[in-house]
Amino acid sequence: MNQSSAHLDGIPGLVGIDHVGIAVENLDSAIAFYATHFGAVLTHRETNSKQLVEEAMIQIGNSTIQLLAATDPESTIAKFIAKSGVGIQQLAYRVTDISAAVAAARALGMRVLYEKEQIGTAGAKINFLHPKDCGGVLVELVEPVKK
Ligand code: CMX
Repeated sequence: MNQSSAHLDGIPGLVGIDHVGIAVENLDSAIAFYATHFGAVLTHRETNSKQLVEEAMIQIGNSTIQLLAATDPESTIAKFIAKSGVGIQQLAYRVTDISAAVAAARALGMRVLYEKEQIGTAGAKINFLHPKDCGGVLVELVEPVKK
């Protein structure tokens, strides 16, 4: 695909919304809140020491929500909460090929936040697009581990 067709076609291989990420102060309290109020089921929990977050994936109906708590004051989640308060921090799209998706985003002039893809939830390959290039929304691109 050349640069002009990338402009026309947008980011390739978008499957749909993988999850919505919500910044929370306390992970256990948030898991309990979503269970009590929305019937959410905890499906996965892990600490990502590179991203400085403790996270939980919860299922509500067919949808997945990611609860994110900071493990360090330098965490992007701590900074986000300090500036904006708790709430939606990111929208994550699932992609079939993160290298192709990132290359197209760059061709479209969007700032990709990591030079190389990072490891996210359950070993997925992830990268992020700057919110100022995405209409005020921090976008995560997720290529899950193939089963
Ligand atoms: N959603 C929307 N806007 C956001 C934002 C967010 N999550 N985070 C920051 N912004 C806004 C800021 O408010 C700021 O706006 P103004 O200039 O109008 O004040 C602007 O974006 C730029 O902010 P910045 O000072 O340049 O950058 P920050 O230090 O706030 O960092 C960002 C922003 C996106 C670069 C940083 O959060 C980042 O690198 N995110 C990717 C990693 C991440 O989010 N990790 C945690 C989740 C891990 C996971 O999902 O696995």
